[in-house]
Amino acid sequence: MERTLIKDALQKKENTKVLLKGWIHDSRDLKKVRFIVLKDRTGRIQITGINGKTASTVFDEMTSFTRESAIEVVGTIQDSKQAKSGKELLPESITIIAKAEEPLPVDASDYSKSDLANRIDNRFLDLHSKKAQSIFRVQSTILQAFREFMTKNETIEAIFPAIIGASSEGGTDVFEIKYFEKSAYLSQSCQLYKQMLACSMEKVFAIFTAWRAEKHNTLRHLNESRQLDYEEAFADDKDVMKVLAECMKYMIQRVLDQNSEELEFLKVNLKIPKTKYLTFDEVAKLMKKEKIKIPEHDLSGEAEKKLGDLFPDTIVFVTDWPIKGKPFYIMPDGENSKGFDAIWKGLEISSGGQRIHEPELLKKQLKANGMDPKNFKEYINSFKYGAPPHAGWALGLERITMLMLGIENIREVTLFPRDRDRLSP
Ligand code: AMO
Repeated sequence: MERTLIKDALQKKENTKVLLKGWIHDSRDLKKVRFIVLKDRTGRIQITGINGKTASTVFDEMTSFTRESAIEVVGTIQDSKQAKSGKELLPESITIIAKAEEPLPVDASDYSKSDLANRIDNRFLDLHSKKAQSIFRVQSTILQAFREFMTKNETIEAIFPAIIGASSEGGTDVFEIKYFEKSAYLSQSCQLYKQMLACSMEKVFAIFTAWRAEKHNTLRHLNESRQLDYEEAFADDKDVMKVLAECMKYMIQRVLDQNSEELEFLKVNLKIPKTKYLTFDEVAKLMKKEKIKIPEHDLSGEAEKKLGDLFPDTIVFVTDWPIKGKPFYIMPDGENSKGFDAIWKGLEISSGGQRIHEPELLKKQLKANGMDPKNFKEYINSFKYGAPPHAGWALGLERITMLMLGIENIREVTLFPRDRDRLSP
């Protein structure tokens, strides 16, 4: 017999015989009646054993299975007033496929009481839970929607190296690794590569893993995170901010369309955001009024949070950022720059801007940032041969997932997080 998925079994007429495969979510023994709730990737169904009616060998063993064990059940579909779905399965045979040992190291029930560290330690089992599955189904939709949006807009997908010879974002937050006789680094972003590609193929996107050796352990930082990158030629900061806003709206709409069940389970009221543009100077003034201190060239976490409170359900683009607060590749504009950050729900979700496409200016900015142009020879040279103005951005995948779902700790929306203390599983 072929396997039937639970969602299809629930549509079958009474007395249809089916074979189901899945995991034991729950079981109850009322002595004369025994229940098992079976789950697979498509839903849940109640298996009902009745003393005297169900074969005694099957009825007897119904209490012996442990939670989260994988089983195979053959039986007939019955209409049921008591069962939530209106249908239940009367079992003819139950076969164990893979037994779950007891006790389970983590609570995989719908409203798991296990703490997050324990759940991540046992991710393989935590992923049996509805909460973890809901989060990663939504994340999968976000990734698919990003690809869809970009592909519809004639943007090509690219894969870039993860090992690089020189820091791509500047600063000291870079993981050094041994590369044969030389030193190399884990990539902090695909910045320099996506620029080179945009200068020939015009519109490029990537889903890129970025490594940052930031020592602080916060609820919104990972040492390994995923970035949704975009870069476009013949474009400036304003052009690409529009693309970013449209892209976010598209991804959120996809989640609303595709994940209503998950959003309901996670009790999330997700809305399509509005957009607002403020210059860094305007934000600095606003913060002064609110008595929030900010560094000269940057926004503090507190300032980002305030922007979220002042402009709810809005992506706030903070534009004309002071050049001193932006990386070496951002185009200067007097004291300011063509760089921006995007803040949503009180957190930075993206940064980007127009890039420098002139070799001499690039050398000057590298030096101004304490970097040696010699280490960037190939990158600088790539702008000598018909490189047009170009701009782009990167969104943090885990950040947008946590904000969409109202989850506080970024680790919860990361399958296998890497932070200061965690390198496994
Ligand atoms: P930036 O460093 O601002 O820009 O990163 C872009 C976005 O990626 C996310 N992000 C992180 N998420 C979790 N943990 C981290 N440690 C972390 N670091 C970054 C954030 C952030 O807004 N090359 C530029 C982008 C560009 O200009 O195109 C860059 O990497 O959501």
